[in-house]
Amino acid sequence: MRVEELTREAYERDGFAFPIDVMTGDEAHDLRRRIEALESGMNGLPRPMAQYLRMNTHIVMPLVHDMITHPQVVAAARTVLGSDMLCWGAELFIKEPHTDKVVSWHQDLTYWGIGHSDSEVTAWIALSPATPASGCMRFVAGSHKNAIIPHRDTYADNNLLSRGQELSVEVDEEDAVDVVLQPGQMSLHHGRMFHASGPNASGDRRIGLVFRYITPDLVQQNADTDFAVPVCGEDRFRNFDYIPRPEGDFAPPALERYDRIMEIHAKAQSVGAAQESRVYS
Ligand SMILES: O=C(O)CCC(=O)C(=O)O
Repeated sequence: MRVEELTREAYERDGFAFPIDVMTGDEAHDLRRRIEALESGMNGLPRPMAQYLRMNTHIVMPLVHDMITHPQVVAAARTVLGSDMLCWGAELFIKEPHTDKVVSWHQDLTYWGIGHSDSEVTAWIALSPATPASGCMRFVAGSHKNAIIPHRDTYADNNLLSRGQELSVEVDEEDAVDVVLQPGQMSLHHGRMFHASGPNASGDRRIGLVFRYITPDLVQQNADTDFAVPVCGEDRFRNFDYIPRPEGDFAPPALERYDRIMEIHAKAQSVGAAQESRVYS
């Protein structure tokens, strides 16, 4: 669908919307190529590249920071959140070809410390085909109408989530829809949506570029401070410190900022956990 065809009513009913055309296949391909060039060209970084890609990528990569305000992506997110928005996180979910990495059934807002309200939406942009074979996401329509359900932490090695967390209730796979996206298409999902994804049996990487948009009234409850990027409208609350555009690809001040923010996030998101979060989601 085109962004103009997206309606708040449909999103509120289902808790998701897809496929939304936000850029051409060529633009998505170009973005992928630029990210992959950095991925293979940056040496001697303090942390493994996979960690920078997996979370808070916008703190160290200007091109990811710039994508936060991509007009079509913002227009779609605004349709569901309203005119005042910040971006709280940016991540890449990469599954290598023929690998067993999965994402277990979970609800995003469970551990983030920013509450369980309707004021967060995830924009997941496909940079390669997301299909059942490549391990696309699966959603359960209407499941965002549940409260946050208890999760158990598995810390499973093949799980891309911070604690390998999973819903403590069984999800009937028959109730789920496959979120099939072509490069340049996007899905939106609610922070309480039940969602998961399977392994990548295809011969290509499955790459999702993910932004977490919020309204500015949210507050980090598990730490004294939290961070975001202003996107549009007004922020009358200033509950988040603003993250600047990185000075360059993995520039030293951006790397320092990354470490500081990750330390605060790891603590805030480890509340109630048996281990400190490996990464977060
Ligand atoms: O990319 C995936 O397979 C899962 C992503 C996810 O859980 C999320 O964006 O909230």
